[in-house]
Amino acid sequence: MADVFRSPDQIRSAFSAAMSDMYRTEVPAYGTLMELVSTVNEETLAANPALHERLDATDSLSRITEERHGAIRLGLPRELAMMRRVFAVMGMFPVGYYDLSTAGVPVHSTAFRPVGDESLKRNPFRVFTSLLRLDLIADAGLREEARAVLEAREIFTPGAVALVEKAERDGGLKADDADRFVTEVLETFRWHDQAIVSADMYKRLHAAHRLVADVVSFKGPHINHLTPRTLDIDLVQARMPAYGIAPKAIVEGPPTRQCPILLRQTSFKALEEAVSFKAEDGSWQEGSHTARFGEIEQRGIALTPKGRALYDRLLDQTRARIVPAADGSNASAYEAALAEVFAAFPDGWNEIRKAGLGYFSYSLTGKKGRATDIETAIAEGLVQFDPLVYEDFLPVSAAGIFQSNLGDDATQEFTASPNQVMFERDLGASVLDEFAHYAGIEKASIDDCLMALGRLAAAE
Ligand code: OOG
Ligand code: NI
Repeated sequence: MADVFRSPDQIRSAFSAAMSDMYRTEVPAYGTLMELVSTVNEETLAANPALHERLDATDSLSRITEERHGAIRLGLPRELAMMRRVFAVMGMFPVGYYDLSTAGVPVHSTAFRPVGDESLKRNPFRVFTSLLRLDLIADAGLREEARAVLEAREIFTPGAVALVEKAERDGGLKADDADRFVTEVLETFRWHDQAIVSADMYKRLHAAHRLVADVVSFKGPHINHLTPRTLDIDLVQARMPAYGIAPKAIVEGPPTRQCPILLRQTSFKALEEAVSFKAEDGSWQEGSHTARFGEIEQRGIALTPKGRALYDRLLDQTRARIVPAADGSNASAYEAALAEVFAAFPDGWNEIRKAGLGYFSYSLTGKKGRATDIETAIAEGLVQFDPLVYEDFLPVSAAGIFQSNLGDDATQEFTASPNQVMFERDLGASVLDEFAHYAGIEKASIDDCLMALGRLAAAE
């Protein structure tokens, strides 16, 4: 039926695919990484029939090959507010607040992503979206110059804006409009090799912080990486050099475990790319800029606030002992310390569950029997549980990713100043609480099981 709205899930899938195609053309190493990840995923599944079976049973297998996240950095509140409306058309909503100022990066961020269980299974595409903290640029003159450059740019095409307004007014987009929407919105994420500032201004922005130069100097917020999801990040990391890709020194996040928790990530360094700057006389001057890189990730179980507190404590303990050096010189010592400290985190699904550290999805096994509470149902073999995937990000890991592709000399101190109130005001909405979201999915699965068991018992 031609007059039916495309679902936001369909629009998001189409957009994610279009973005991936564009980035593969722009950054060929991303294509290489995708091949490597897909080979490793196939091998991992072949070697782990149980993992294969559970991913299949929970409808999670099909999403993995198509799964990825990207990242952009915006310059102004109005860009962030409009980006929220653009993502809403694709069923992506802001979840979580990440303050990166503590890590010496003058941005704060959220992740736009689908939120319901069904939508996540259809396509979990996410975009880590940062807003530049102009207020953290110390030099007031430069700050105002940067603001003026940003004020003068328009990162969305008129077509994209019109279609967002139409979707909001009508409650959705029909097929033709949805296709046009994908094409128009993609423009915002495209790379531009002609800067909108002079070489001199670029140099001054760069001196303030590399990230400031990256955000302010260009026409739009080019996608700076796209990250496929792997089922074995250690294997991908180890094989990267053979594929001509040099990974960063360490994998961010928790250590290798039997039961993966949260998120482990690694990246390859940003490429140095040719750009040109506009001179006073209107001519173009050759230069270069490093911004775009590649990343891979392995996702594990979403942790409860209690589990997350334990994770944060153990990561702090590790880093109090040893800080990973950017040049990789102490990488194996760091990995050893991480593994040793994380021995305190239970490494069995049922232990994690019993200790209330992680979120699970419960389902019927098909075995007949009676139970009125979930623990009895599990003990009787009527109900099984699978880990819920962590769909979000980790601030310490994100800071490590930012740092590795900004260059090792980019470390800079800012006074920590989380400002979620300001961020939400600029966004024009509040960010969703990730924990409430996982807890809701878990509870719904328990309620479904108990209701079904009750019905079966009543029918006997
Ligand atoms: C975003 C870095 C954070 C992640 O996966 O943690 C991120 C950026 O560099 O703009 O993408
Ligand atoms: Ni990333």
